[in-house]
Amino acid sequence: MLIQPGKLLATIETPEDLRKLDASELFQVCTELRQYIIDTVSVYGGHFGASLGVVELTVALHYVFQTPDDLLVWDVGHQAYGHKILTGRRQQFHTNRLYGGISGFPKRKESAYDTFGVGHSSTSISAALGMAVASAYAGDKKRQHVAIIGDGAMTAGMAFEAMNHAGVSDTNLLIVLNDNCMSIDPNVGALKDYLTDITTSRLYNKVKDEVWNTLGKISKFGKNAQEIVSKIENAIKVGLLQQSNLFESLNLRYFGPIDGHDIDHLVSVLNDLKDIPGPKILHCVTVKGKGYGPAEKEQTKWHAPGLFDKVTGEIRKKVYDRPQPPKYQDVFGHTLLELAQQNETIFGITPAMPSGSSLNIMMKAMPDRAIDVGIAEQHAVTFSAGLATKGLTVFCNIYSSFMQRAYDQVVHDVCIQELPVIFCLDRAGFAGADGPTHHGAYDIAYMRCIPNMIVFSPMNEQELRNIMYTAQLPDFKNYKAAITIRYPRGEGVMADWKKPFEKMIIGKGRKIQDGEDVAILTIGPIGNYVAKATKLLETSGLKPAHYDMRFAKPLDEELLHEIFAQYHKIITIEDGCLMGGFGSAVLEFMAEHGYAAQVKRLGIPDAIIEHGEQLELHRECGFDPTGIAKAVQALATVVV
Ligand SMILES: Cc1ncc(C[n+]2csc(CCOP(=O)(O)OP(=O)(O)O)c2C)c(N)n1
Repeated sequence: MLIQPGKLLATIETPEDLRKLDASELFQVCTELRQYIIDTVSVYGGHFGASLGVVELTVALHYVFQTPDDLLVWDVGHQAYGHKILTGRRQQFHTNRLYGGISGFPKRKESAYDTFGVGHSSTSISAALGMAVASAYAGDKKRQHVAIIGDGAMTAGMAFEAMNHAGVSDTNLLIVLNDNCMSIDPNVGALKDYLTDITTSRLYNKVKDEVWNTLGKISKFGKNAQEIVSKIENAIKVGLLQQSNLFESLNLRYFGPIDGHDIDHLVSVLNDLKDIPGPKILHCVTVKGKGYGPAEKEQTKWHAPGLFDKVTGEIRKKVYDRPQPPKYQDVFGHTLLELAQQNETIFGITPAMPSGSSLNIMMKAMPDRAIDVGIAEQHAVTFSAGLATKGLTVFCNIYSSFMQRAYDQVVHDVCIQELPVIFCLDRAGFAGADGPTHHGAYDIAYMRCIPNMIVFSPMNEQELRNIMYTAQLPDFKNYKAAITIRYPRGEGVMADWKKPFEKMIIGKGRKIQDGEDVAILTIGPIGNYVAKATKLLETSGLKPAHYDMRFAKPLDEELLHEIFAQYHKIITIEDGCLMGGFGSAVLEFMAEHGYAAQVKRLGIPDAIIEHGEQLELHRECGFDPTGIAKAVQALATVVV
């Protein structure tokens, strides 16, 4: 289904076309761009509220700045749909996030207008500053470098590290703070309170109005702009004697707050800021989901709602005739609350993903013991470690790919200190439509090499419950180790998952089926493909054995000795990188014990795998049921 653009939007293939329009036409461009996003996302899915909230900003930025020579750096990038549509990708926009289609995030390979690849948050100021310093080094004083960052992304340490640096740099850097008071869930922390204060403070706004009145004259004064700017700054400073400004204290010229939906005002302000040299920040106040009622009202739900009826605002849900398995994240959320009700030492921590991780279930019931720390993975890990030093049982839930941010904290603050923090890594394996920035491809490899770290993946929801139960029992602390529990995005396999808890034995795998000739060793839910592969093999007469090893570390060595004694053809399967992963662990075991076997490892190769449905990506990497069956057939024919 082709989405029809409005009349003006249809004339815009690139920002060059946009810049040919009269400023008075921009309001209409915004209306049509917003409608185009609504029309497309309702049918094809994707992120939603964030892009609606920056429609005016997007149009104004491309109108005022000479993109792609001037550089726009979007933070996270989930809000860049308008940017994509205006920069040559309207015709492909219906393929957004689909296998083989365009990416849901800015991507350097995709367009010259995508100056920096994103997906993870809070990188924009650092990247834009790097570009600005490179421009200065090349003697290019005219080029503009603009980082567009949300108030959620601004909570991360990286954003502050970058501002700390930017404040002493003499670069053409403009930070546009898109303040909508929301992360995915409501934003948290003292910075949020500060931004609200600055936006609502009457004194501040009075000073600000004077500033803007003066600023409004800049364009007319041309060369005298510098002088006027210092007057503005003085005016701000007078106001700041009574109310200090965080950004000014970091040496960034602060402008705003202004209404981020007033396109005319935005254009005139950005035009003025172009003439002001040095690092500066423009604080824009916007509404997430702007222009689509349901999304403005329930902003978390409409962050990425899936397909919906744009007229009624009803989110389309699949209808089933029998109970369906729950999502792993919900099993985590409900189980944690259940355990916390019995064990009062339990705490739950999330860096800005209460809904995504389902920690919000515990947050609602026990707000004192379940904490959202903002987009701050590093802090989340060390904060958890601090709690653990005092004997608390901490479940720290971080998406696998976001955990990459906090690696040193895991090593230095948890494992070296023998602290039994329980890491729950959601979205392990292929994340799906979000693509390579979000794939949880590396965690088995990066966790299993750290001493004092146990690495486990449940094959089903019951195992997830049981390991959570086991890890919070007092005797788990005797291991003097942390544990990584990795599980994927999406639904599990058991509709009746809520069975009584059973204690698991750390480092013990299990045999699922006996077989002949070939043994398949799996870790995690990907093991559920083996039964399907076995079925596909029925006519061939091949029946592989199947072992669910459960732990990548410690390996169940007893079981491995049994397997290597019996089989000389072995396949390992993991929804993770092959290098250093579970299959590598099995190879290490084989080498150390002098076994000889043909081992075929299936998993994620040493390549960036793009976006698509999980099954499509498993197929691409050859470990979907058909790929597994083929691997069994190929190995079966090898003569050993
Ligand atoms: C390092 C990292 N942690 C978590 C996320 C998940 N995430 C995606 S968008 C988002 C909220 C961003 O909020 P904000 O910057 O205010 O943008 P908004 O969606 O409000 O426009 C979060 C937490 C991420 N992308 N990167």
